[in-house]
Amino acid sequence: MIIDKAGCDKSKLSAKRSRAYELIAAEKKRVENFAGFHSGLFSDLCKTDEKVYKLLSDEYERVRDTIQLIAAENQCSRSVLAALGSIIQNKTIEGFAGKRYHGGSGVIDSLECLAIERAKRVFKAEYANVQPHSGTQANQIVMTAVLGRGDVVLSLGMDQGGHVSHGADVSFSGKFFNVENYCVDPKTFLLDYESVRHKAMMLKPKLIICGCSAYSRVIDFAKFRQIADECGAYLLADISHVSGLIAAGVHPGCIDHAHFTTTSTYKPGGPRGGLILMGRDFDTKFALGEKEIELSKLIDKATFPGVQGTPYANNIAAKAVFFGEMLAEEYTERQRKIIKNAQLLASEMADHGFDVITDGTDNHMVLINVANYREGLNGYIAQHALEDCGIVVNMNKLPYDTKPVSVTSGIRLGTPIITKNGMGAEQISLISDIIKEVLGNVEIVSVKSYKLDEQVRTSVIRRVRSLNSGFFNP
Ligand code: DSN
Repeated sequence: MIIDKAGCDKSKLSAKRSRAYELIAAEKKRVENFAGFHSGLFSDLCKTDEKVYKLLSDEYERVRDTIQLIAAENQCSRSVLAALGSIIQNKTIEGFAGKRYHGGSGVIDSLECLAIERAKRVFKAEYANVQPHSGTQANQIVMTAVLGRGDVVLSLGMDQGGHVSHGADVSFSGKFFNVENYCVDPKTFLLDYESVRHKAMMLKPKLIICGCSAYSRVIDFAKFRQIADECGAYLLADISHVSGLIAAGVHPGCIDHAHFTTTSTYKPGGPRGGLILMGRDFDTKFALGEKEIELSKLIDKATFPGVQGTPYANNIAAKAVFFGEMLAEEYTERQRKIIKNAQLLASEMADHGFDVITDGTDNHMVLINVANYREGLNGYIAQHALEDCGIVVNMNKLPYDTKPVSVTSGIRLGTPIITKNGMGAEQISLISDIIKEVLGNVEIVSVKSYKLDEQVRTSVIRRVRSLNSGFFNP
């Protein structure tokens, strides 16, 4: 035995040390095996399916060479992409953590619990359900949970800025429920809470839905809850467009005002998918036949077996990663910049003579009536002419729009992606100049056809590429 000065047995110490080295080496090997399995995925794809590989690389180039201003899009991190494309995608599960119908669910149980715990922290919620495949599916789950066929729902019409899943005739929600709409004020285009209240008291809906796809001002969730309580309705807040802003505290919150909050997870910058959250009402009782059940348990049941089968395990893993990112200060800071950039864009566009709906924005989106800019111009022509030049936006119906949905009077612009990629005031000024140049020069032939001067087009494409090249950071 060799005793050192401190009185330790040296041979025991070195045995301990070599055991530690062995463990480190084993862990390294484990990580290498895991990473090795996932590396080279795209060279493998290229070998096995050249057509799909080519199309995916076309998409990479499209994003690289154009400016993304779709308000409903965002850009997830490489870590989220890694989780999406990982081996967990192969796991089949049904039910919830600890109560699955298939074996081998220990790892996904831990991932789902982690995603839930992080989502609850991000949104200061009492309950989180990370299984919905999408925002629409999250809405479907809530509606299936609390409504019976033919029950009355009150929501903002799709042509006023609402979402298709909030009761449009063409969606499940309009087919199975009796949907009535409230509107925005015809002059200001702002939500008119008195008229919402009036309709709610008259119709006594079982569910009121608030939350919008095309509304650029703050939503007063507290007022919606007051109205819901007065008429005895449940309140669903679909915050898909502003959930990142709410999480960061730069838009008023809704978790304790709404009985149910839903959001898609890609709009705030995560993976495709949906999320259902509940605040103080998570344990409010709901009469189910002879029994009473907590609202959150009702949502679990409506998720599975109610509406969905196996949830996407890879998306759940990616949601866990994303909710972790949302907790970081960098995420909060970015949400502030998204709003600042949208406000700059709105003011630049107004300075260029465009009709900005509600004269500005409080969130990430800017709605513009292009039909008021030039005789004959409409959303369809604006979207396509801009896309020809490398600016990607979407046409959008505006409140009280008389043009059909396939034409529209408006376009909707959003700043999440350009902000994520580091653009600020200087770039936004260039982007608004480019939009003005394209929409000012496009020659309108008919409702859906136009001509664009080739010189204008090539010069704009060159400027867009050069602008984007310093800010391409997918
Ligand atoms: N909600 C749609 C939009 O706002 O464009 C996409 O889900």
